[in-house]
Amino acid sequence: MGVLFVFLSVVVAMVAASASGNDQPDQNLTDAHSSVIECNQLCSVSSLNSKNFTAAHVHGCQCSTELKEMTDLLKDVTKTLERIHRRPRHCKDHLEDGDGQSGVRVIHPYPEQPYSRVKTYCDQTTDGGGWTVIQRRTNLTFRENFNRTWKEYRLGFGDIEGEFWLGLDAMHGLTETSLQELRIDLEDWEGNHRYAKYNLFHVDAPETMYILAVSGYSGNAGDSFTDMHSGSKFTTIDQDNDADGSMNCARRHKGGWWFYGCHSCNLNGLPHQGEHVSDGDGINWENWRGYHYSHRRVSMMTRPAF
Ligand SMILES: [Ca+2]
Repeated sequence: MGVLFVFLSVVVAMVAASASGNDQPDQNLTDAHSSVIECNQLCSVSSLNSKNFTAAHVHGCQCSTELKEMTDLLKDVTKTLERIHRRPRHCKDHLEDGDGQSGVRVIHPYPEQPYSRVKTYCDQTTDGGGWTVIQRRTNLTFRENFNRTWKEYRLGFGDIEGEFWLGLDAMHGLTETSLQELRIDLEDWEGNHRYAKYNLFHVDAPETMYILAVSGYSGNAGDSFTDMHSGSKFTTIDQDNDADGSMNCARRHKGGWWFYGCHSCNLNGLPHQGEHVSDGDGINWENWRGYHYSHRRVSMMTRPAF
């Protein structure tokens, strides 16, 4: 009982340290490494306490069958804590760590700010899973306003479980260090589904106005993204970076986007219900339903290509 109590004390202490956000290695482990302690002393039940138990584990002492079993359990706990501390950069990290459930998760998308946390939605079922959702429109009673400012598009907005935009800074962080692919899913008001997939997706740095690079289309929605938008800067109602010298495309088409002059898709447009007479200001995808049809649901998601 006493030995079991010690083991549980160690586990509780390690989990508590993890929950408190203490990212330093367990101080006991450091102490153990720096101390010269004999195994026979460590393994003595009369002297066994949480510190000696950890030290015995570190020194690889073969104390007893009971202690060996507990050491194996401790290794499992250590592995779990290491996984917690790995700070998944995106949803594919979550999947590879054994979390195959879709849902809201915390990721750390900024390579230079590894402690910065962002909540997003992980899709672990579509097309092999591992997808980090970066934008979603869906038909809810409350519709999110996507006709927003530069700052809002930079930082992100909306409800992660409903409609949202993850943010240009996070998209840049996610796509900065490894080749990413992009998947866009569309649903019309008749329940038909189509998708467009790209084997390269990159959002450049803020200084470039988040220039988009997208290429390598496959899917059944048609490619409405590459020709008009790849190479374009991002434009919002209060920051005109598009190629049309006479107007602001975001003001005209009612949402921030990588407009050229202006678009062949506008996934941040107004949530019209299907057909609309206004010109290209809905949730449009030209190569499927054209400029006068706004989709019921769309989503954009990215994952490492390899
Ligand atoms: Ca303009």
